[in-house]
Amino acid sequence: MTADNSSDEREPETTGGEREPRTDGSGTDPGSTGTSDDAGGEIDENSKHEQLEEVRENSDGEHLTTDHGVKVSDTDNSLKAGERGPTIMEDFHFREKMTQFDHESIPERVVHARGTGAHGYFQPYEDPDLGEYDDISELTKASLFQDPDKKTPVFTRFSTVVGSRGSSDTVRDVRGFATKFYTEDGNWDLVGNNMPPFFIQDAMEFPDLVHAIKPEPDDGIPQASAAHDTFWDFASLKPEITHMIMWVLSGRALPRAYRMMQGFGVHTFRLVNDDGESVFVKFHWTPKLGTHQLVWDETTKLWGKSSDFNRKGLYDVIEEGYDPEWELGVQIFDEEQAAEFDFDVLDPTKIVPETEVPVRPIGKMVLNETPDNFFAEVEQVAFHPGNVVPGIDFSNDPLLQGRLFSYQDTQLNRFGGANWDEIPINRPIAERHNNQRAGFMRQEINEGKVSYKPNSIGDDDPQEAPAEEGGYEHYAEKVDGQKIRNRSDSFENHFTQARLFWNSMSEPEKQNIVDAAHFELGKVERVEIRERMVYDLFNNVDHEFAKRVAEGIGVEPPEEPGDEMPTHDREDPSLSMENRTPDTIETRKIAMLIDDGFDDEHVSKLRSALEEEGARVKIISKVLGEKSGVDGETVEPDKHHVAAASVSFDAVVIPGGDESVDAMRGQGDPKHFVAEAFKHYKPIAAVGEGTELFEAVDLPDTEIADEGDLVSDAGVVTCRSDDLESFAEAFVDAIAQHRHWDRDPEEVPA
Ligand code: HDE
Repeated sequence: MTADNSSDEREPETTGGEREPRTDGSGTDPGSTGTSDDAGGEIDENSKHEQLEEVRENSDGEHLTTDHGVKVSDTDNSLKAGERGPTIMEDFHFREKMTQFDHESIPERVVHARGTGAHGYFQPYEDPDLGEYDDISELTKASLFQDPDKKTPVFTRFSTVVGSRGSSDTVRDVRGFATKFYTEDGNWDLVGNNMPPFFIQDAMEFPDLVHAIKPEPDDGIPQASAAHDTFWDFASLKPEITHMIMWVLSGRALPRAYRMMQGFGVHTFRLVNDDGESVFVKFHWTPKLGTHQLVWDETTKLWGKSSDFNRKGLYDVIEEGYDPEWELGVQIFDEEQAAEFDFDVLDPTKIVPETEVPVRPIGKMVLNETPDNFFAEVEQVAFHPGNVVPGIDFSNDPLLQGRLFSYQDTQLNRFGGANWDEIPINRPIAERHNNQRAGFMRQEINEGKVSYKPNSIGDDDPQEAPAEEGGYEHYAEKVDGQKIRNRSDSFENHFTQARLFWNSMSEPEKQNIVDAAHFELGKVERVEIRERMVYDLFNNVDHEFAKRVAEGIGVEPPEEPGDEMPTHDREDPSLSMENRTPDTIETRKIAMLIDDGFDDEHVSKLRSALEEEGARVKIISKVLGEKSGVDGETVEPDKHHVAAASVSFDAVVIPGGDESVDAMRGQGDPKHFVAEAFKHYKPIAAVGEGTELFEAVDLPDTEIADEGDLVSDAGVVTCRSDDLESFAEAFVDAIAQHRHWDRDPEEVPA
């Protein structure tokens, strides 16, 4: 029996008599919500976990059985007519095992196929260090925001968009950031991205966008990449795409980790309070660890060396006990304010700049549990922006409106029927009662004769709930218009915010965008497409930008700015990732390269100094197996060079020890490791004889410490003094900065 249907959990009044109005204002009666038996009414952080517990299966110490519970005596040999004879039909175990295997795959998501997820909880703020609890009941009646002690279970899935299920994690792409909140009022799905604008303005264009960006239909090339003619052909003919293109060419499209990525609801939504009043809202997730990027060369190497980089990153940190955290913030504005903006809040290619409306933090999400089973949880989790709870409502954004149809439809395709919401990861914890009874794979066993309304046989149950009792009522927005297939003039102005984005970038971030455009457009065979991108789009963002792009892709640089280029110099500091670098090295992965004869004190003291700050230190050597220090201490390397590359780390440090450093100077791998980390602007450090390895690598324009010195030069920290503490501090500071763009690694061949 499923927990939700436990008969002794049903409300007594369903047998007849007057229905008592619910009094807690949340729309549910905690004492009789019929949530999971184990959850016992009120939803808390563990409620989903407990509900899932009922379907978890563990085979430890058990016999192997068929799907129907019959014990199996031999699962290696099919049943044959004679030892060397043909297999016979009667072999039910063979048929079942093979049929299950043949049907193991379900259609992958048409977009966002590649992803990973984790469980956790959402909590309105209560910790004054993080932000005072901000009572937003005047804005929304959504129950999950009302009580700072309430932890609502969540499941979040992160994804790339374009690639198929087996593609690499570190491609240039938008990332999905979808959260299912299992609230006591039902499920709320906030299905967002890591970039706040979108490519198109109307859902009608989505199939075209996706066809253009996916592998080309004749040869099926390229996988997981926009760098081909059809995408840029489409883009160059759609000026409204320009703002989003700026984001996609930036480091935002190469996130260092899912835990270091912002999230955005993208559309304008509505919040609705108990009095039925509404304001507009944009949702923002801000990672506690800052927003950080990889660099392009690094990502392409990761495709081969660690193609599960982001998936593994999330899994490993949670398993190692660091629970990634995001702040949920809202930008609130009303209809009057919205009317004042120089863009339409219903246009999803626009953001509401934080210079116009600041983000108000309202709570936090912590992801603290990895899934038990990738298929059952990550693959089968099914999001739908139409899953909202009382207090949250839609705007008329035509992209959002179309999504409200598409997600339900896509789940029908993936799951082959309408009961996908009964799969454990999707089912709400809140009680469900309706007249749905059938369909493929129905799980619930609904009792009783009645499955229709109105009815007298069953006392007309289940009853509709008025808003005071938690019934969802759509915000009564006045709508009055002609039936028309057209786009509002207010959706024009495609370049103002693209320019705002460009203006807000630091010079290294601008260079990243230009380099990305050189790669992406350099892959475009048709020159007229490259020209349209430069003349029609980029030259209407910023003239210098257009010229810099043109120079790298065989297009004549434009002589004049485009006719539509805005002239404003406005900036929004919140758009630059460089302004989103909190002073922390928590969860950063640091490589420590050693060989036999390492300096024991360096290794142990540095390791503990870094670990105390929350970094994860991994020892790397030429081969696996114990390594001895000069003073007799031994360490077991975590990885050897064949299996470890600098691209999987945030920083590298070389401890001293004559013998150890001499050995490494004679090996290509450690030198390549250092040079490559330098090329990717990563902090690198060496102490004592370790500095000699840096000298052997030849790091251009870099000062290396002399005897008695400690030098920190553009993220290269070297020390020839005994002051290990100051060395560690300087290295920690360098790591906290993430990447050191003030370096010029152009000449480094790594
Ligand atoms: Fe999606 N999108 N989308 N999308 N989307 C899907 O639903 C769609 C859009 C987003 O981890 C699909 O279950 C249309 C914007 C995420 O499972 C599909 C339009 C945003 C995920 C679909 C959009 C998103 C999806 C594919 C334009 C950011 C992954 C499989 C009208 C706000 C969720 C699925 C997960 C997935 C349709 C545009 C985010 C086909 C028609 C804008 C994070 O239904």
